[in-house]
Amino acid sequence: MDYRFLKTEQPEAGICVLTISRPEALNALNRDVLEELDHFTSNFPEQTRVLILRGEGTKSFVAGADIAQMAGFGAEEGLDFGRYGAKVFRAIEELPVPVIAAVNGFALGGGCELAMACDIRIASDNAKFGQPEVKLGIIPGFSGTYRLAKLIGQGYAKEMICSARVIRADEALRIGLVNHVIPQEELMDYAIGLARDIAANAPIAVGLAKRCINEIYDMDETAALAAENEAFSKCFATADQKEGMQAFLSKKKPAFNNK
Ligand code: CO8
Repeated sequence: MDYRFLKTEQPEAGICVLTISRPEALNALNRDVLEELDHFTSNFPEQTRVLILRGEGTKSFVAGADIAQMAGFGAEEGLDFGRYGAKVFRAIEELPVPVIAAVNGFALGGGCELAMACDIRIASDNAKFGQPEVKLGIIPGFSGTYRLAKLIGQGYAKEMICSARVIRADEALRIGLVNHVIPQEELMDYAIGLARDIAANAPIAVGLAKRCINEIYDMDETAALAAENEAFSKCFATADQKEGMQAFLSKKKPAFNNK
């Protein structure tokens, strides 16, 4: 598939940067953009160890779902669009590698929801976050009511969603919506540095750790610890576990093979 709204780059081995590029609409998500994201996740580049997701330019990450496209929707079309967006975001969440959202500006509505489907959020100092849907007569429909409450707690999630207030990056940092706030011009260097640290580690262990954190979050403690134990034991069946531990004992740098 030739992408019209997505660009991919590989700044270093194992690191893929995916840019949503629809600057004329501040990278808003219409059906076509979602279809391209769907295609990208279904054909995820095999050698990628970390994905960095950002929006084109320095003004906006993603300014939401496309309001012009949704304006004429009835309930059926709303259901279909919401389901499709949620499916695509889930596929991002379930990618086998960590996904870093480099939030380089507005992350509103579906843009904030997209950032939340990523594993790690880093914001530029000009980034702004919000769920302004109720101003448009709708609610967050790409899993925002679920993920926002999970990330920052029900109290702040209800405040953000019901007030439609837009918050600055420093406030997003304070309430735990993002991990770091970085000057805009340094954002990508920071994201790539973090991606480099992740990519240097044993890929199977990193993937299992991500999956484990995703899967056990909603389990009770007994089931969660059993699931972690199972994932832990799988690591010992990998060559990379032998490599990592032998390298430590021989005071060498490990050479992981994803095996
Ligand atoms: N959809 C479509 N077009 C958009 C969007 C959007 N979400 N955001 C911006 N644009 C367009 C503008 O219409 C404008 O186009 P044009 O130049 O042709 O007039 C262009 O981008 C530039 O935008 P502005 O001129 O408005 O730029 P400003 O710097 O003045 O303002 C803002 C920037 C504050 C980001 C402003 O554009 C804005 O408020 N945008 C809308 C933000 C918003 O409300 N987002 C939430 C959308 S709803 C949503 O995401 C729901 C997700 C779940 C869907 C479930 C479906 C069932």
